[in-house]
Formats: sequence, C-alpha cells, structure tokens
Amino acid sequence: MANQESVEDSLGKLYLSQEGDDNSKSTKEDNLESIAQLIKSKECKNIIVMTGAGLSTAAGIPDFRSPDIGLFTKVMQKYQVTSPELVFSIDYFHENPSVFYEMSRGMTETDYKPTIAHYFLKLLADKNLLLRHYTQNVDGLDLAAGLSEDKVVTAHGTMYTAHCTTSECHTKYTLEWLKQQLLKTPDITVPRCDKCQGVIKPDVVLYGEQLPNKFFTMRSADFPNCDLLIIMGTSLKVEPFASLVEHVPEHAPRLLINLEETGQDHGMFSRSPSQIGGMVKHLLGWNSNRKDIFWKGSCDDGCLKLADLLGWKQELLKLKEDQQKKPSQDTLPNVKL
Ligand code: CNA
Repeated sequence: MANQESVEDSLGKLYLSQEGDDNSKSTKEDNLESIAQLIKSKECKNIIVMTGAGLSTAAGIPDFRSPDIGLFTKVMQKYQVTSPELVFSIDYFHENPSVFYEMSRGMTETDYKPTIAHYFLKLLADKNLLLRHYTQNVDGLDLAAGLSEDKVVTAHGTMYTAHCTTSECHTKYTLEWLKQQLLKTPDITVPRCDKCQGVIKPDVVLYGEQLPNKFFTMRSADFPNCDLLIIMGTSLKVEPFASLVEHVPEHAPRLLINLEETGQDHGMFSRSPSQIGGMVKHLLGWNSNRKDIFWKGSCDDGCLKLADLLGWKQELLKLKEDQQKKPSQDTLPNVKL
C-alpha cells in the first residue's frame, strides 16, 4: 500500500486509502476550550481548515459514506455494485455519464444555502486567522458564505463550471446552463454540447483523475506555516487529500469535528504499539507528540460551540443572517465563460 500511495500521490490522482490495521479508539474528551485559548492567545495566526461532505449535509446535500443516507448506500442498492467508488470514477463516467447525472441530480436541481460551519470559515478569514480552506466539496457553499476564492483550494474541483469532453471542443459551461438543460426537458439525462453534441462533464475530480495543480503547490506553501489544523465533516478516506493531515508541523494541534472519529489511517488518535513510546512521552509532558483532539458532533454544533468559547457567537449568527439576506446571485462564484 505504501508503494501504491506514493505512486498515486506523485501522480496526484484521486484514490481510496486502505483501512488502517489499528482501529483502537482514543477519543479525546471535549477539548475545544484549549483550542479556543490557543486561538485567543494570538499564538496561532495561520489556521488551515480541511473539510469534506459532512460540512454540507446540514444544508441538505448527502455525503458519500454516512450509513443509510449517504450516496454510496443509494448507489449500492440501485446498481448492485460492491465498490460504489467505481460509479464515481472517470472511466465509468465515460461509459455511463447518465449515472453520474442521476446521482448528482440534487446538486443540479436545488439551491442550497451555506450552514453555520461555512460561515465560521468566513469569520476566521475576516479575523485574518484563516490561512486556507482545503475542501473536497464541489458545492461551492464556502464561496457562497462569502469566502474569497484565494482562500479556498477545491481539491476535487467544482460543480459550478463544466466542459465539453470532446478534446478538440472543450467548450466551457456554467452550472446554471447545466441546470437549464436538465430542467427544460425532463428526458435529457446527459447534457450535450451546443457546438459539437459532446457529453458535458462538470469540473469535478472523479476517481482516477488528476487533482488540480493548485492543490500541490498550495500544500507545499501552506502546510509548513500551519499552527492549527481544523478538520471537519470528512471520513479521511480519499487520497491524496486525507494525507494532508500529516503535512502539518508537529507543534500544530489537529482538531477533528466530526460525527465519527476518523484519521486513524494517518496516525491520528493512534494507540498502536509503534506509537506507545510517543504516548508515554506525551503523558509525561514531553511535548514531542502531536496534539490531536476529537470533538464528536456535527460541524455546525462544533463551530457554534467554538465560536461561543471565543466570544464570537453573536457575530457568527449575525454574519449568517446578513449574508443570507443577500440575493443568491451576489453570493455565488463569478463564473465567466
Ligand atoms: P464521506 O466519505 O462521505 O464522509 C463524510 C464524513 O462526514 C463522515 O465521517 C460522516 O460521519 C461525517 N458527517 C456527516 N455529516 C456530518 C455533520 N453534519 N457533521 C459532522 N460530520 C458529519 O465524505 P468525504 O468528503 O470525506 O469524501 C470525499 C468525497 C465526497 C469527495 O470526493 C467529495 O467530492 C465527495 N462529496 C462531496 C459532496 C459535496 O460537495 N457537498 C457531497 C457528496 C460527496
């Protein structure tokens, strides 16, 4: 697996990480207070936030892996596949583009609104504390919450733009155009290019596709400077994104806000024998070990609690209220053709 990871990582393609051998649970008690103290102490100026589909489930967008309600359950039931990732691979898309459109239909039909956790990111940016938001999400709700594009690395692309898959054509389209195509004729299952009738594919990174260069260049520039990593709403199962957690300096605490504990494959919360030496040092107060904190709960509750501890709760609620009063076209990415 190590070889596979390094090869895949150097290729920069999207792939699934293997379950770790160590499934031991070492859930930390609610330690948000110490994180709030760290943020307030001004010792941390460069917070990196890593997010996944769990950030947007409260907005109504299903994630992949949540039991019963995640898209993978739907895919497995409908297509009788044992490996649902296959359905979201580039090879499968080329063979059956209609399946991708069926599975992402919600995202092309509904106007979703950012959640408290998205606005928390915006608040961190307003306070000059957010170095970068690395997200696996393709829904653009961070931008809709007011985050500027230079603060965001969309590791798995975006639904906001799309291209014709015929290489000689490669005409660009917007999500609005896609929506119109899908709405205007109910039997259109795959939007086709106005110019050449080629299949249109949203600019999302499917399994087997290359991640954007920006992911790798920003990773090298940002992570050595990170002094707090906040991870939210992700199973940390998809590579090379999940391995980002290993790129932060040892002194930087890693806070996970999630419904379940994740990250064990990357040495987070680990109690494997190889780490026992490190744990003993940690218990003795030798600060050579990483500080990992798991806050079990929803992204929105975790962010609201953290904002409360920071004295920012009212500001966060007001930010959400004010931003949601704006017409939606003023809060979406400005996509030019
Ligand atoms: P995942 O593998 O489905 O994991 C989601 C994680 O979030 C799980 O650990 C859940 O327990 C947790 N979770 C779910 N809801 C919440 C909540 N409200 N609060 C806290 N935790 C929650 O999703 P990942 O993002 O880790 O996997 C990567 C895939 C999912 C990427 O390639 C994405 O493009 C893809 N995806 C994105 C979206 C989107 O853009 N909103 C939607 C569905 C899938």
